[in-house]
Amino acid sequence: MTKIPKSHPRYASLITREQVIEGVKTGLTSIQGLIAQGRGEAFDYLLGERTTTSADKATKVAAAMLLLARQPVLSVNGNVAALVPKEMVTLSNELKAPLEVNLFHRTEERVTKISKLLRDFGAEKVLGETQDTILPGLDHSRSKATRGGILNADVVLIPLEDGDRCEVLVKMAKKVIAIDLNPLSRTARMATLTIVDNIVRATPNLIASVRELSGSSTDKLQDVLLGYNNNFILQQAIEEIRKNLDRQIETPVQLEFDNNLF
Ligand code: PTJ
Repeated sequence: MTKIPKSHPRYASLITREQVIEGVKTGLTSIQGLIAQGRGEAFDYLLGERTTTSADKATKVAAAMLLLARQPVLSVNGNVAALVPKEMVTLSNELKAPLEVNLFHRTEERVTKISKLLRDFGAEKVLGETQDTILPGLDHSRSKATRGGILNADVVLIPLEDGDRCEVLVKMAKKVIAIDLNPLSRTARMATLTIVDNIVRATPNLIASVRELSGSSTDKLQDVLLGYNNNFILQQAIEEIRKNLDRQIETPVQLEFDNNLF
């Protein structure tokens, strides 16, 4: 891994990039995962590389939705495995929800490596190695699903997903929670609820919200869901991008000369 000095102004972003590169090198992440990360980085830059107020609210709603679920399942792909494997395992154990490895660029080798990694981090239930059914209407590997897993789930968390499986899951009357930095992506717009945030920030936040709300009554959890609207969440994310861009333009970076350098 390239050594990134902590003093670098964009340290967190560069470390995340290195983690995805390492994921490719160790065979967890697809080469296409690098491009996905690059797209994510661009949107994160526009958002100001921080968790916005609307993303924070969406995360609380997501926690309530997952706690109210009868059979929640958390989907894991190669980028998720490279970036937040430990956190996904913690979330899964907190919610008693299985993890299901589901890959777009599927190879059995990658599924095995990701499953092993999750088990090594203490995952109690990892599905996906023997996917025994397919979701209707999808012509690619992401259609594979597990009975007792994503097929029967009522709430599915899909970080960094492509739009068509999201659409199919919603059509199957499941509640679908996306984590996607691009508020304009098909996934973000199709999902029941979208957290527009970087998965490296969103997952620890989600764990904290689940811990905060667990033990709450059903009525209290339903109150958290009251009035949320995915379109409104996405509009707020776009508004936050716009305000961040305005701020950047209003306060241009100005450097003072340091005579000692000459
Ligand atoms: O491991 P596989 O084979 O299942 O492949 C996984 C990827 C992510 C490569 C595959 O699903 C893919 O190609 O995804 P897309 O269509 O590029 O979509 C990825 C979405 O995730 C884009 O909208 C990105 O903006 C977003 N994204 C990328 N990195 C992050 C992110 N969102 C949150 N956090 C990130 N770190």
